Amino acid sequence: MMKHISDLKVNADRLRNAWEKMATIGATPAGGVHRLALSDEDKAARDIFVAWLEDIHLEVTVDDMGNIFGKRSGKNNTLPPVLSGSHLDSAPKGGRFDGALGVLGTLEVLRTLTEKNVVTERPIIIVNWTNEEGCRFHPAMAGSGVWAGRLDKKTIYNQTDSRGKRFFDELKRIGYNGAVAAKRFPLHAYFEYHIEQGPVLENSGKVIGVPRGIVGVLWKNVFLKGLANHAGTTPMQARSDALCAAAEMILNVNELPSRMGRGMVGTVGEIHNLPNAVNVIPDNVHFSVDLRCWEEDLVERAWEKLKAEFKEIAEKRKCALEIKESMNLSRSAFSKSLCDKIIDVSRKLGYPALEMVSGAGHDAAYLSDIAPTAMIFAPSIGGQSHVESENTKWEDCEAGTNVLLHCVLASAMEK
Ligand code: HGY
Ligand code: MN
Ligand code: MN
Repeated sequence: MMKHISDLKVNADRLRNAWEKMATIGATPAGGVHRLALSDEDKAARDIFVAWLEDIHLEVTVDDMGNIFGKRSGKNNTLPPVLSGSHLDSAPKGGRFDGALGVLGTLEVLRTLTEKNVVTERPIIIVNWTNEEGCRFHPAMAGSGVWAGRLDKKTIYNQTDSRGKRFFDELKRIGYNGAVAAKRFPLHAYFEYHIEQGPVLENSGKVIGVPRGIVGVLWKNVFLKGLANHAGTTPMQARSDALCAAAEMILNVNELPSRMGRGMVGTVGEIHNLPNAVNVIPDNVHFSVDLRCWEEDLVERAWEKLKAEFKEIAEKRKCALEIKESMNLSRSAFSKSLCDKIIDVSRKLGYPALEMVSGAGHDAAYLSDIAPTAMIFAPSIGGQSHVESENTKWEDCEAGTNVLLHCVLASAMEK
């Protein structure tokens, strides 16, 4: 029996081996991973993940959104389980920790409980959510969003990537269009372990981040239709240049947060320009807008301002404007009691903890509507993420996984 919770620890070497193996899948020369949702690399990651679940005799289920669950029985399997996990897909040329640390941290927790023959009251389920990043197929968190009943499966199935490949065809192609319907089931609690992906935790000098929730996130797609013509023969005043209209709009997105304040951020990360030829005036441009703020009404107000400015610019530049929304996630608040549990466990294990807010979106956003939910953050070196240089000190990975172990265990022991 444990005299002190630090008597039960994860096996850091085994965690690191699993993480290093996973980091070889989609590995890029500069030390990141390129593992887009439903790609061959995502399939390879899923295949090895399922094999690892089977190694410790978990009951594996894949649903029709490709979400992968592994169930470890408890004494009383009629009780709602404790769920923990994250995602294995990455941003383009992304980092080795984003998502993978949470999935493999949970795997290490289950490996440790199995190795130590710990019998919990409740079942524990590990999960890998499909398409958390939303870079290849908008929106982000699609797997957890459909499972939670917040996103429409058929709409997601028909989403296409920049090469016109359909979500559903790709899901089928990699063999992860599971037999059971992606449908929420009762949960006792949800934990997600993740890197912070920003500078706050590292700057605080603390080891464990405890976000009280996730900011509101709004994704819009802006389509501009101008007039293609010859770059050499068309006088400047006779042009409807869609790329110039987009350029003006994009600078507004960048400048808006300083007007709105309250820590708002605005990004245009994706742009498609046609015909994209050196001597043709562009007539067809599509770009993305990502707005985020903890004060979610500010996001809506900011978008209304931007939309009005976009209309003016489109008119001035004689371009047709169409706008489509691809994600509208209101701010999600995590469970105070679970956050307190994380802080208490961190203290007992001797890890300083910092209460904060998550600027990054996570599957936990959808889970927080369904069950008591909380996240455990590990510091990101230099606050970098979604880049190949994303990095976290190994001792911090070990610390966070030990906190996850004792939070999941304590929850799973509750009658
Ligand atoms: O966009 C996000 O914040 C997350 O990394 N998908
Ligand atoms: Mn992530
Ligand atoms: Mn990410």
